[in-house]
Amino acid sequence: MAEIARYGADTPLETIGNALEQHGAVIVEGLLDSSTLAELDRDIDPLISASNPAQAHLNEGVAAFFGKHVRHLTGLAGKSDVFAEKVMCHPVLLALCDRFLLPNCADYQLNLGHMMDRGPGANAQPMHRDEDVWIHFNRPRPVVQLATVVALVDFTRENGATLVVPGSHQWPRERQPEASEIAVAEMRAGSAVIYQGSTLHAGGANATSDQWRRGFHMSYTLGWLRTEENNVLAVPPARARRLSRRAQRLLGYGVHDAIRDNGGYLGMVEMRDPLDLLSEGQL
Ligand SMILES: O=C(O)CCC(=O)C(=O)O
Ligand SMILES: [Fe+2]
Repeated sequence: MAEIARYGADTPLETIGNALEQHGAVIVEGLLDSSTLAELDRDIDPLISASNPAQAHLNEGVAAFFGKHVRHLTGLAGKSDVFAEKVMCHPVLLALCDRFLLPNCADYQLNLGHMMDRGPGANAQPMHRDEDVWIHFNRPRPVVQLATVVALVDFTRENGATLVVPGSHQWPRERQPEASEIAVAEMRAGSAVIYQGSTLHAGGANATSDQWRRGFHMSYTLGWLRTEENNVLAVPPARARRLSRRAQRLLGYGVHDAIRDNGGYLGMVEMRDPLDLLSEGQL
C-alpha cells in the first residue's frame, strides 16, 4: 500500500518542499493547533448547518463529482476572518507557494477556499488533477497550482480520508493508478495533505462511518490565471477592508505587477493598485 511522506509542522520547509517536489504530495501534521480549530468551528458551525447537501450544482458533471451527501461552504475568506488570516495566510502554506508558484508569476493568489463536510453515504470522487480546470493551457507547463485538504476532524479510511497517488504528478496523463499505488491521507484534525495541482487524488468514500468528514479544500495559483472562485466578489471591499494586506493580496486585490520582468500590470482600477484604493477608503 502506498504511503504519503509525513512531517511535523516545525520541520524545515526545505525538507517538506523537497518531498512535495519529489512525491507530489506530503502530509503536514499539526498545521493548525486546537485553539485555532475551535475558533474555526465557532465561525463555521452556524453556517454549515444551513447548507443543503442536496443543493443544485452548476451542471450534471459537477453534481456527479460532489454527490448528494456533501455540505459545502464556499468563499470561506469572506465568511471567517480566522480562515482568512490563520489558514489562507498560514506561513507553511505560503512558504511552499513561494517555492512552487513564485518562479512562474510575480505574485500568487488564492484559487479557492471551500469547506466540504462529506457526510455518511458520500461516494468517492473520481481520481482527478485539480489543475485540469485550466484545460486550455497546453502541456508541458510550469507548476500552476498548489492545493491542500486540511482536516478539521480526524480523517480515517472509513470516513473518506483523501486518496492520493504519490508520484503521479510525473506520470503520463493516460496512466491510471493500481490499487496498491493509492495512499489514504489518514491524519488527525489540524493536519493537512498538501499536493501539486498535477497530482492524482480524490475525496474518499464515506461508506461505513456515521461521521461527517469536515475539511477545507483550498488551493493557490499563479497571479495571472483566472481563479475558480471569484474572490473579489466572494470577499467584497466592505469585508476585505478589515483583513490584513497579505490576505487582501491573496484574494486578488493586489495588481499582478510583472513590469520588472518586462511584462505588464494586471488587475488595476483607475490605473492604480486596488490595495492602495482599499486602504485610502476609495473602494
Ligand atoms: O475532500 C477531499 O478529500 C478532496 C476534495 C477534492 O479533491 C476536490 O473537491 O477537488
Ligand atoms: Fe481535487
